[in-house]
Amino acid sequence: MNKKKLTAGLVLVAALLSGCDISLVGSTPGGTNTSHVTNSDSTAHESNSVESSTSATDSTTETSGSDTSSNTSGSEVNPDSDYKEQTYGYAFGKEDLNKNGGTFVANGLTWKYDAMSYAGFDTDRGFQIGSSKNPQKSWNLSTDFGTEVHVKSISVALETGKGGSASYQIKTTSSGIIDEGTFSDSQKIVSIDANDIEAEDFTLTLSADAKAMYLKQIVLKLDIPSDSDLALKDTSSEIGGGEQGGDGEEENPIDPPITDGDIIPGKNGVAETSFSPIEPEVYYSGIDFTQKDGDILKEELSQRINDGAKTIDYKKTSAMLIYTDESVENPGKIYGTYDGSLMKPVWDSGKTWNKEHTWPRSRFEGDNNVVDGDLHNLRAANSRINSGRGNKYFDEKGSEESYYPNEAEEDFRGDVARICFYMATRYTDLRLSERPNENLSVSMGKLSTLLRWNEEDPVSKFEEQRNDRIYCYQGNRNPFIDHPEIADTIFA
Ligand SMILES: [Ca+2]
Repeated sequence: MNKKKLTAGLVLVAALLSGCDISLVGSTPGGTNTSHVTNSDSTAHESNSVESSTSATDSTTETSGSDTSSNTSGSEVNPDSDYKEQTYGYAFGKEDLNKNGGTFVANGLTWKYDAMSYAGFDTDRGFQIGSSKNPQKSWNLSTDFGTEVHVKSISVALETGKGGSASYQIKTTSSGIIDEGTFSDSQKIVSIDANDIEAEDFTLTLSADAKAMYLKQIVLKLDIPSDSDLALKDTSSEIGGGEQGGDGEEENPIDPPITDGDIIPGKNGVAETSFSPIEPEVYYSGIDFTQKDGDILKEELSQRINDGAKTIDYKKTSAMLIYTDESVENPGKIYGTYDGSLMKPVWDSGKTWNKEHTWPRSRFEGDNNVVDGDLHNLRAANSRINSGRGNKYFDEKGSEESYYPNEAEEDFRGDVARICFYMATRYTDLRLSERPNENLSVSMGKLSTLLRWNEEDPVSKFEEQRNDRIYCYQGNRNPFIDHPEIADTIFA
């Protein structure tokens, strides 16, 4: 049962590390090098290990605790023949840990773990504990060896969300804290030479104040009593690969990282913003939304939403849509237009989601560079659904010529209407029409339908959040989301 699960996290199955050192190499598959977080204070455990002599089951209580720095302290009392070396290695899979906490059995050990504020999985970085929105204060993962073993080395692959840091503690009941420190997005391997400490159990404690933490794998090199029933297995990954004598031919393609719960501009592939948020009242100051002359209102708004608006390179919009189109009800997911798909917040070149021009490309002429990257017009869309729309205009019920944007329970009719109103206001060459296929290269519609949809499907929280966030990238707002009532004044 666990065998099936553990394959999920493997980047590369390590060759059995029988002869070689457990020197897993800490570098990401992408090439960013990482430091070994070797214990700079490796003497910390030595004074503690005296306590281990009180363990009941052990036959080696006479260990000279104060002198464990000599790496042969164990074998003096216990000839090699009484112990056998085993390597325990396990890479965590997606299904191993449950948010509610519990136990799981893997490779000969039963692990106990605490509940999590957030549980996720990243193919590259491993099991995710906590998120930026739901940080994990303290989390314990522990196992009981069922007998006293000599721990020779410990290697734990840890990471945080990009830019974050978190702390770890490694301890046993008999020795107390063996090692502690911090780790970050660039420090992946906590690697400790444990100098044969005697232990009956093992606990890893992780804590973060504000970031997600990732646990990829644990590798323990142990000497266990020859008569022990323990039969440990090593299925750890070779992280980074290449430096361990492997020929590299087993390198697997790396899935894009899943960063659920962690959509923050400037992090995890999400674009940095250019503008600070602005209150609508401030943005529109001086504009009278109650005036009855639609032409004047349209002209004033056209100026306002063009002034200071940043032209965005279409290629760069993917990294922005991850933020602008984040679901309100399911934070950490992208909310797809037309069908309400919830999609992973990673740009994978259109495989999962792509960019839908609500006002189609072929229906705008002129300054295409500006129009093409206008975030207000672009919506993230499930790649499957986008192809069905083409460049059709919108109308009730679909036809060969028109598209009905309401194929799910969610209502997208008002959304598309307000985007079209914005486009026809900002770009004065464009027009909304009752017959949008005449002068197709500048026309969209159907106007009367869009005006009705604007009323029938009022502005949602998602549209408001999106409008606020687009401002932060592009420096302008969609007035028809802030003031849907003006659509009739301007276009009816
Ligand atoms: Ca809606």
